Amino acid sequence: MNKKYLLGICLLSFGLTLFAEDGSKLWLRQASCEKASVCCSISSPTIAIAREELASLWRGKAVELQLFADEAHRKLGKEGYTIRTSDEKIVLGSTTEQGLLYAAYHLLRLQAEGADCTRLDIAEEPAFDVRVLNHWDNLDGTIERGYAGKSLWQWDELSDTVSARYQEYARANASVGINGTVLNNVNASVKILSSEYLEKVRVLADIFRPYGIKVYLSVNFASPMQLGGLSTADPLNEEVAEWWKKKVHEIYSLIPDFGGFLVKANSEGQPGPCDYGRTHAEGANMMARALKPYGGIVMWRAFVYSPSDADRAKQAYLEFKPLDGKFLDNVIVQVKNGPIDFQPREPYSPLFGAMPHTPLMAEFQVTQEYLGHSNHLAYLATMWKEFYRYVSPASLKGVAGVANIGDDTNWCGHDFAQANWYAYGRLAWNPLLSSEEIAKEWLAQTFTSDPKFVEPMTQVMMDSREAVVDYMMPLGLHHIFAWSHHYGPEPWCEVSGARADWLPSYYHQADKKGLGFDRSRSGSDAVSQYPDSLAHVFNSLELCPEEFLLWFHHVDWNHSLKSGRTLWDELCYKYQQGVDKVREFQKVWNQMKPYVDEERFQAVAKRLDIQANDAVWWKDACLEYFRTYSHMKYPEGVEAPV
Ligand code: GCW
Repeated sequence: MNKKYLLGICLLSFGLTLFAEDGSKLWLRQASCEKASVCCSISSPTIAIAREELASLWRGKAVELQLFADEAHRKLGKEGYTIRTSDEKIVLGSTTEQGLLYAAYHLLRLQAEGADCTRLDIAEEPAFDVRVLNHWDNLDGTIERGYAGKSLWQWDELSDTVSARYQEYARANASVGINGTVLNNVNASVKILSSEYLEKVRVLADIFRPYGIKVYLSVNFASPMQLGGLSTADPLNEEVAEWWKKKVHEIYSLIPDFGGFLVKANSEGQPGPCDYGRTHAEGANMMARALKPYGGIVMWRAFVYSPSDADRAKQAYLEFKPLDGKFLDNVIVQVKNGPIDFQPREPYSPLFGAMPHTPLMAEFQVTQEYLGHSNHLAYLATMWKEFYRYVSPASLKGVAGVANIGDDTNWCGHDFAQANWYAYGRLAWNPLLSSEEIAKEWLAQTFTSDPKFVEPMTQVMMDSREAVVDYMMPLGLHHIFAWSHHYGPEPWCEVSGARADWLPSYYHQADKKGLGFDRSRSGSDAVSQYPDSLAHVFNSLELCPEEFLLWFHHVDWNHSLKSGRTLWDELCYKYQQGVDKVREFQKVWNQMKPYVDEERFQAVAKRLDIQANDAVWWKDACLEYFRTYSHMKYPEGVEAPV
């Protein structure tokens, strides 16, 4: 081949590599530079990572990594750190190597945001000890509620072949302070505890360890039967307890810092202690005893709702509150943020605050099962911050985020869904950060720190979740999703033989009088599960915040709301507002073209088109359906379906 031609091709592909943006780099996009001076007398795999990150990316004055044992550093805990500048150098200090790695990522984040790093005097410590991602990944590579391709974990290839993405995954998590990962779906296959799979898990744990990420597994309560061949999984049976002890011993012989188990029991068909007339506490404690000698924990989920007449929103509380104080100290009860199921908006679950003698952790859903999958731009930090308006972080031991990560090149499907992974980690470290500052940080690192981009896009992100609420289910409506896949609207859904509480009509309760679920004292009385001061507010039609109105009340179509409009008119306006907001997002994004590479620009634009169409679909479908009950007209300014 002609040499000139060959050179041309080389230059072209070099150029393409320079300018093509595949989104795979997440928020970690700083270009390598001249080796910075990094000084440290310790050597270990974790320190090697911190050194390498700084040496190749840090552009400022010399950095020293130093272990301290003084009171001030000890107070920051084993993951906390300080960053202090003097005239000659920047000292990163911690009592542990892990703290030093977190400090290194902090410093690099400041640089990426363009912050002034001349006079730093920072002391940080995480709000929670347990900051984990929950992967709902199945062993066959599919992901339950995953919208970004297949599972990252290549189980068939492990342990011989190790994907480079495992390390990238660990790095991304460490950079935002996530310190644990539950590798497999809570609807757990017993196979994960087989010796063959534990060996594969060991390989992942070895890769994640230097990044400070512990591996946990979801386990199936019936494992002693299905895997161990026992005739029962009764937690009070000695052979069963012995089986778990041996299994735990086997795990720790492979993975000495194994984190523990996550358990979904007696929920949606999963086996559990109640199958044997035992309580959740008896089941959890049996496992906790096996893990205790090794420092492992049990994260026991409170997502339960049996087919019964009780309002589904009340069930977790009814089942778990009486167990307060009955769990061993290495059990944490993991409670979804809301009492139903990750709806675009829910009041907080009343279990928070109701179990003062039991460590609790909050479970958030980062993957957008009920928020337009990876097609809709919905920045969720605002939703999680709303939860903290009611629940004090100090009352929690940890947080879990159901991951939105798959093997798509850009990890999360939608480029903006990466922001939810990022924000989940940042809020897990510090729930006092504002959604806005996290959005700004993420935008600056992921795209550009130019304020002409960051300012308008921060606004888009900040408005995005509320827009979804408006066009999907405003005013406290909930669970009117299409059957099973939960993507589009289906408030009319009927499935013969289905449980009542799996159908939208159970939740919206539309009739010719009005709309909404009456959970007031004269209805299901779910309000009484909240502390008195709040129960009083939620119970009153006048005082109830309008965003929760139809969650707690069945409201007449003609009832007048704060705006002076009737319920029907307000509902129409909210749906329209949701549609209008997405159209506005499209306009803003179109102006961002100069600041974004072509690939990501087009990808986001395409998804915004889908979102805009979906918003209209939601509005038309829901309003037309509810109109069959209200028999009212569309008010002025609300587009009637064409
Ligand atoms: O929201 C429901 C989901 C199920 C999920 C379940 C749970 C993993 O639709 O897919 O199962 O919650 O949280 O256990």
